[in-house]
Amino acid sequence: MEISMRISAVLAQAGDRVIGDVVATLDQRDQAHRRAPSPAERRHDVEHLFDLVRQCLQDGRADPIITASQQIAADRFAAGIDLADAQAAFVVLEDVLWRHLSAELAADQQLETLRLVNTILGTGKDALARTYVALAQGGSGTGPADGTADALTGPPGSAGPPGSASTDGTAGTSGTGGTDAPVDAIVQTAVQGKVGIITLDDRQKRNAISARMVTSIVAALASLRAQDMRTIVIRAAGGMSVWSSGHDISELPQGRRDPLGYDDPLEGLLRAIRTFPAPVVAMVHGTVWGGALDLVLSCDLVIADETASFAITPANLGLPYNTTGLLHFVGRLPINLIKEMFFTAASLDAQKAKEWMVVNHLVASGELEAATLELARTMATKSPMAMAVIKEQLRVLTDYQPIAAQVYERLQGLRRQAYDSSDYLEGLRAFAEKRQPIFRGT
Ligand code: KGA
Repeated sequence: MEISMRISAVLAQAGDRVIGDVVATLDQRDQAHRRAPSPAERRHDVEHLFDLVRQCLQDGRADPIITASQQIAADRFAAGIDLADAQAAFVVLEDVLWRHLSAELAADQQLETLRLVNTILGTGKDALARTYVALAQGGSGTGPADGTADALTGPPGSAGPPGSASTDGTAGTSGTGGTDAPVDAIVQTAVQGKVGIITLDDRQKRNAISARMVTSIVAALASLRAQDMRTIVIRAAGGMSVWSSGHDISELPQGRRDPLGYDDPLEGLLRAIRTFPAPVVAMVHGTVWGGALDLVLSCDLVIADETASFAITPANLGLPYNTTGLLHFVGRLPINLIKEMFFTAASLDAQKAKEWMVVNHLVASGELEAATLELARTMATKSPMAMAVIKEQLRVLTDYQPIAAQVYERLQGLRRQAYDSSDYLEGLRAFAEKRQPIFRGT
């Protein structure tokens, strides 16, 4: 640890020069290549990475850079930046740090310094690549993490996989809401033993399910899978009264295009959860709206407290819900309840949600986290192979309804009339203008 402190001291002095050199090298690299971020964005990114290295040195662990790198991968992937470009800052920082440090440190400290810097940045780069590749493969994950060091006390690969430090039941590698995540992260991950926790934290938009939110959740699922988590919990950040406000309405197409087509981000998220090969539990504190109810019902179990309520609101927007989505509801709830919820767009309160079995368990607010974790931990001790195959069998049994091609095309035609209508545009406009819509049926 002595050497870590020495390096930290050097870095405390050399911060500006190191960051400046990295920024300049990346600028030069991008002039020769393709797109470049703005100078302010670039400096912010490099400073963030530099701070993560310092934090890892201070903690004696590589955990902080792992979570941050997963988020960086999700953001870069969403922005269409390729993997090599996403990793460029890691590579250049490694090089610049080494040059600065080797000039400042005694010869007998240099080997250990090189090992530490390489371990930290290598672990970050590895987490970034794993998440990026998992996303590129459609969120299918890359298998158990191997060779990823989270402790800095041995050579890379000698420590347990990320998350192994959390078997004591304390928040693990990724620390929900902790300092690990970038300041603007809207999704955070944490591990507790073999339970992975995904926290939705876009307070400004009430956890609206935007393309960015979806990419981040899918990345979180991929990375938790790579860490061999056996059960996943999806929750909203503490203190939020809205669990999720549903599809990001500002990202819905403005007519003449299926608003919930196969490639819509929300649809991709639902598939990622429904095909995730381990139980996913929705822990619901607060209100659930529109497509977020589809998301909750796509989870394998739902635990809620008395603040929870559930509404499905396409009729407020004039939006024709997709057939696959309706099938999700049909496979889960009684048809008279589905009709009442879709036709009134009214919220079902927590007690009624329990009576109608929208939720598996209704518990008091103060017990929600503990009850959810207890259930998740129990499932995490069961056979992962048996659970994965049973989940897939149930999905196949409930997800597919054979319908003739012409019947499906007729339904699509009816839906098209609705999303091509002026009522749909009126629904979107009314939401943006914060007023009640006036529907004319045309
Ligand atoms: N999409 C985009 N922005 C949203 C949003 C959404 N779903 N929900 C809220 N926002 C924005 C909102 O425009 C406002 O932005 C900010 O979040 C805070 O919202 O600050 P701005 O720029 O004005 P608000 O309304 O001030 O917060 P609140 O008073 O706490 O009320 C929260 C709720 C959730 C009750 C309210 O925001 C709301 O009714 N939102 C829409 C809920 C909804 O109907 N969702 C369904 C989306 O459609 C959907 O999922 C599908 C696919 N569907 O129904 O078929």
